[in-house]
Amino acid sequence: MASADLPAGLLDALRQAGRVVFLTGAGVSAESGVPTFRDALTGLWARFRPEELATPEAFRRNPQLVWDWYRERRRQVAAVAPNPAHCAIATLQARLPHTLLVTQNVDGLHQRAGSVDAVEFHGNLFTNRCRGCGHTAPQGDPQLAAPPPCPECGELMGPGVVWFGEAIPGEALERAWRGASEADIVLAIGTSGLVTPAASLPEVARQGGALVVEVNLQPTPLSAQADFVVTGPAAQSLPAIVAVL
Ligand code: BV8
Ligand code: ZN
Repeated sequence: MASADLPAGLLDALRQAGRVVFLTGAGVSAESGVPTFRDALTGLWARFRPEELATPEAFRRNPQLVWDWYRERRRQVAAVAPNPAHCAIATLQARLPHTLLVTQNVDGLHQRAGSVDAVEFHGNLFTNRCRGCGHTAPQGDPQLAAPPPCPECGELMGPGVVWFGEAIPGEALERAWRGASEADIVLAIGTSGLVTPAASLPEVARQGGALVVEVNLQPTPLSAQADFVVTGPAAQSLPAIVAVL
């Protein structure tokens, strides 16, 4: 995308913004080859819906099946690299005076691209967490064949992600909502705006007086709230912004 295709006024808004919040979804990792959440259920997983695998009930019902799905996703993510969208966000974070990155992604690619202190709103793939006592631990062997027993309470440990029906970790929620309410501009990048409460973040920012930018391939429920819409692949549009900012 050429910078000439960027919406008029966006660059000035970014230059004048004191506090910038990035909210990213699976679309930012799509160009690294990480399937978005809905695409992730292909092949042998195609017969499941995300809500049938990414829930505490699914893990209680069939821990091995759920574990196998996360083991496959850990393998997929370990085999890919951050893409220009992740790198552009890390560059903007280094250049702009005050930024906060809130990601719904669990793949750790923002951190591998150089972003620091990201708010992992939905946890991450590379830790394990016990739903019995809350004990968390690094994932250890990413290809461990079965869910390990919790060293504290003996229950089977699952991946350190936030499943549907689980609360967002308190610190992540607090940092994200505080950042949004103080923001001058929020960029919602590669998110369908379908999953709550993450999808409410742009509205929290807007109510605090922030401008809203949406970067996506297509319209979403967030588009109506956006002051600026950048349509196209994030791995092209974000580097185009970096090139002229
Ligand atoms: C909570 C970690 C309360 C796991 C994820 C009805 C019944 C039951 C529950 C609910 C219900 N209605 C609403 C709910 C609440 C529920 C929810 O929102 N459900 C949805 C399905 C409607 N939310 C929750 O349960 C949350 N918790 O509410 O707790 C509570 C309070 C107190 C005490 C107890 C409980 C927890 C939600 C977290 C779920 N975990 N991930 C894992 O990864 O395995 S969410 C998961 O799906 C991803 O993290 C992602 O954020 C989300 C969406 O996935 P995708 O569709 O892949 O990604 P995204 O939406 O970002 O879409 C991709 C976008 O990118 C698209 O717009 C596409 O156009 C765009 N794109 C693609 N390529 C590109 C691009 N854009 C730019 N460039 C490109 N190249
Ligand atoms: Zn435990």
